Amino acid sequence: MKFLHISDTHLGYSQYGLEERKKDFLDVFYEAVDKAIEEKVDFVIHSGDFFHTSRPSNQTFLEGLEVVKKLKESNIPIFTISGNHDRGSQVRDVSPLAILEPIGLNLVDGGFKEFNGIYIGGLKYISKAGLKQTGGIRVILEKYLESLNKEGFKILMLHQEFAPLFPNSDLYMEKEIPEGFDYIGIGHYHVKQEPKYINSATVVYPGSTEFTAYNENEDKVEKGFYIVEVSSKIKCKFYSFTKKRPFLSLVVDEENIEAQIKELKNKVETILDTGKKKPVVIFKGVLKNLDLVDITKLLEKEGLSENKVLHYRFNLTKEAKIIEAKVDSIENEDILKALKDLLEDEEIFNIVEEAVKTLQTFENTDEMKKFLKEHPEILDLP
Ligand SMILES: [Mn+2]
Repeated sequence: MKFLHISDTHLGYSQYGLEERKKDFLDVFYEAVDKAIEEKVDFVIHSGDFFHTSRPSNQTFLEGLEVVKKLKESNIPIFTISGNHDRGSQVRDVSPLAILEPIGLNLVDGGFKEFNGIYIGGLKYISKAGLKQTGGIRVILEKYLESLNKEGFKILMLHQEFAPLFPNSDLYMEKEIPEGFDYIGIGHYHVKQEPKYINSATVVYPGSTEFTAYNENEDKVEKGFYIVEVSSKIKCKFYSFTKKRPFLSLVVDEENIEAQIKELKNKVETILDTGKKKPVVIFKGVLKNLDLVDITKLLEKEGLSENKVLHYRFNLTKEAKIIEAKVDSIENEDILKALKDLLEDEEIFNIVEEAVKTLQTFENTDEMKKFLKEHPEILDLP
C-alpha cells in the first residue's frame, strides 16, 4: 500500500496581495497531484488547511474542485480534515470543504472512513477553548478506537501543534495520543519535520506547501510532501517541490551593502538560470545611516528590477524605532495581563488570546482585516 501525505496547501492565499502568490499555492498542489498519479498511490491524505479561509472565492472553490477531480479521474481518493483556516464554525457555518464532498472529497472531521481495509480517521482542528470543553484530544481518540474496534492499518489525521515536534506547545503528543494508530499525519505546523515514532505510531508533519511566515523562517524552508509505503515497515520519503517560489533573505550590513546586493544579484541570476520562478527577496535588519530609498537605488543600479524579482519585502527598522518596538512589546504583555484580569473567565480569555495570536501570523494590517472579515467565528464564545 502506498499513499501521499500533504498538508497546509492554503489554496487561495494571495500572500503580499499578489495574484502570483495565489497561483504558486495552486501550482505546487498540482505538482503533488501529478506525483500521486505518476507514483500510482492508492490514496492521498491531507491534514488540514486545504483552503486558506473558510470563505474561499468562487475561483478558489473551482480550483479546489479541479484538484479533487483530477485525482478522482485517476481513481485516487483524497481524505482530509478541516484546519484552523478552513473549519468554518460550529456556530455559524459548515466547513467549506463540505462543498467539495459531493464531487469526491472525503472529509473526515471526526471518526473513521474505511478504504480497502484501511481505516482513515480524522479530527478537525480544535482550539484551546474547544479542548477544554471537550476534555481533550485523548478522550475523543479513545472513543474513536473503541467504536471502531477492528484490526487493520489505522491512519489518523490531525491539525494541531504538538510538542515535542512543535516547540513550546502545551499539547504533548505522548500524552494526547492513545496507542492503536499506525500512521499519524499532522498539519498546522508549517515547518516540515522528520518522521518520529511515538506511542507505536509513525508521526509525520509534512509542513506547508509554500512559505507563509507562520512560525517559519524563509531561509530554512524545505517544501514538499511525503510518499508513504507500507509493507512490513512504514517507509516515508519526502519529495521537494520543483515549482516552489524561491525566497531569499538578506540581513542588511550597511558597511557592506553594495557587496551584499552584488551577491544577491548572483543568487537571483542562479535561480533564474535554473528555470525556477522569480524569487521573493526579504530585507531584514536595522538601518542607521541608510534609508529605503538608498537600498532601492542600489537594487536599480544592479538591474534587480521586477523582471528578476517577484517582490521585495523590507522588514527593516530605523535604529531609533527599535526602542519604541521594545516598549510596544512590553505593553502588549501588560495588555494581555490586564485583559486576563478584566475578562476573569479563562475560557473567554483563551479565545481572545488565540485570536490575537492568529492575527500576529499575518504580514500586514490588510491581511489581518481580510482574515477578520472572513473569520468572525474566531471570536465565537463557547
Ligand atoms: Mn496552515
